[in-house]
Order: sequence, then structure tokens, then C-alpha cells
Amino acid sequence: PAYNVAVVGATGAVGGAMLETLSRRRFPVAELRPLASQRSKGKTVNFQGKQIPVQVLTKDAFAGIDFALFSAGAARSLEFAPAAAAAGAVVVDNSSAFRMDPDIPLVVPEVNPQAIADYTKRGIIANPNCSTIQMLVALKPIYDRVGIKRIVVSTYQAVSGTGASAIQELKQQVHDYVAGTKLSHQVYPHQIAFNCLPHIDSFLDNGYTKEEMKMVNETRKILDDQSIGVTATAVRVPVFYGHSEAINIETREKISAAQVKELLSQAPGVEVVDDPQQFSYPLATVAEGTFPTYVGRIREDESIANGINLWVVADNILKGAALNTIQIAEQFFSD
Ligand code: 2RA
Repeated sequence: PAYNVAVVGATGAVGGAMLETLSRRRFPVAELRPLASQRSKGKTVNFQGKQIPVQVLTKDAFAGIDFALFSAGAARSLEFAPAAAAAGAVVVDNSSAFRMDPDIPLVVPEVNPQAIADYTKRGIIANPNCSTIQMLVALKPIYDRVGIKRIVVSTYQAVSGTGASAIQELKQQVHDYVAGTKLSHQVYPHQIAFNCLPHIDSFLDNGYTKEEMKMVNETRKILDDQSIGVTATAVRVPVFYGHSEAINIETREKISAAQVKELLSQAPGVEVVDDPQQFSYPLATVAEGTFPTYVGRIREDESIANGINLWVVADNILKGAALNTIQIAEQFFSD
């Protein structure tokens, strides 16, 4: 069978990646219905070699749709996802709108595919935040084998996570620097070129940012484990595509670096790249445009009894958003 698929936010960075990924994965699409705001009226998107006109997003734009894939911000999802579900579509939402809703499953197919069954409550499945997805793809096999008491993670997040304007700003700042002209910034509160900004999304009363607390709260929901300790520092770095993460975990039982390496070499969605003596470790520029979650720098944390350090890299627009979304939809018909 083939399915009618709506892509909400089809003209955005993640929307475009969804169209490309649907093709790369040979998703059986009967009708592709690109939906976007009034601003995109008259635009077309390229899907499988055809220019398809963008339709304006309205509450009755979902008639006959089997899967509605959203990536148009939380406000749009709150306003239109219920209507899409009411029209009978399975909704997979990339925004943060529904992630912590107890009636809406938060899913990484390699981690908690069983949670998809709960989608029947609201017809909506939430896609986790990109930095949470890649971390849990890498940690779940270890969690299942020896348990995890605590996670300490620092992220190095690409500017594409902010959107096209941030990519343009970084390019312009690098250009101005080389040209010897004054650098300016609008998208971020500080210059991003040659800098690391410990500030992604807004700050909360506890001194963390929303991005950091997403990693804490989403991890506990996805693993269905309120006992796990998570602390995060989310940093924006001058990289275009690919989030990198330095992860330290304390496991409940002892596991060696060699055992972790063996375990992850068999793990779904993971590619182990770990031969530091040969300068072989995961890199954002290698991950860009690819599907795997790459893991390397696997070593024991010698400062505690049961500690492991890992370096985890993935394309934030693909596995962090578009690919994960489509993999969730695939669960409905893959055997
Ligand atoms: C970011 N994870 O990187 C957030 C949203 N995509 O900005």
C-alpha cells in the first residue's frame, strides 16, 4: 500500500529534510501534501523530481491524510495537530508542544518503539529534541545491559538547529572576519563565529536553559525512569550541521570500555567510530547528511567505580528531526 503524507512546515529546513528522507527511505507515498503558512503561498517544493505547489495550512487541509508530519513550531502544532488527528491522520510532531503530555508518546524508534501504541489516545506522537534523540540511541543498549544511575552531558550544537537565519549569520560573520570588516549579530545575543555560547533557548529560574531541561525531562519520559539523574550543559558552536555531545554516565553495574564498544557495535542506528590512535572518532562534518548516530572516545571514567565517557555525534536535522519522524511513521507498516 501507499500513504497520503502531509508535511507541515514543508518549506523549512526540517520540512525539506523530511521530503528528501521520504525519498531516500523509499517511503510508500501516494500523495505528498506540502503545507505551510500563508507566507509560502505560491511556492512549490521538489519531491521525487516533481514541483508540488505548497498548500496553505488550515484546519481542513488534512482530509484523506494518513500521516501528518509537523515541523512548524509549537504554536502551529498546538493549533493544527489536533485537527489533523481528528481528520484521521497519525500525527508525528517535531515541536516541543506535546512532548511532556502524559497522553502523548515521546518516541525514538531504536529506544522505546513500544510507546507508539499510546498514540491512540490523542492521535499524536511527539518527536524528542534532537540532542535527546542521539544521546539515548547511544545510551539505551548500556542502560538495558547494566542500568544507568546518572548522566552528565555537554552538547556542542550546530547553528542549523536554530534555522536558516543562523546559518546565514555564521557565514556572514566568517566572511566579515576574513574581509576585516566589523562583525554584527542579530540571531544570537553574541557573535557565534569563533565562539561557544552556553545558551540555547531561554533561561529558567533554576539557572538551566529550556534546551538543557528538555534533555533531563525527555530522557526520564522516554526511558520511563524517574530515578535517573541527568544534568546537561547545552552549548551553541560555530558548526553548520551535526550536534556533538560529550557524555559521562555512572552505571549501576560495572561495564568495561571494551564491553561498551562491543555492545554498541551491534546497536540499532549506531556506528562506532573509535580508533583515537588513528585519529578516528565521530565528526560533525562526517555525520552531516547521513542517518547513523556515531559513537567514539569510549573509555572508562577512572574517577568513579562504574563510569563511562562517550563522544556522540549525529546530523541534528536528520536523526535529530526528519529521519526520526519518518522512522516513527515506518513503525506503522514495517514488519
Ligand atoms: C536547537 N535543539 O538545536 C534545538 C532545536 N532544534 O536549537
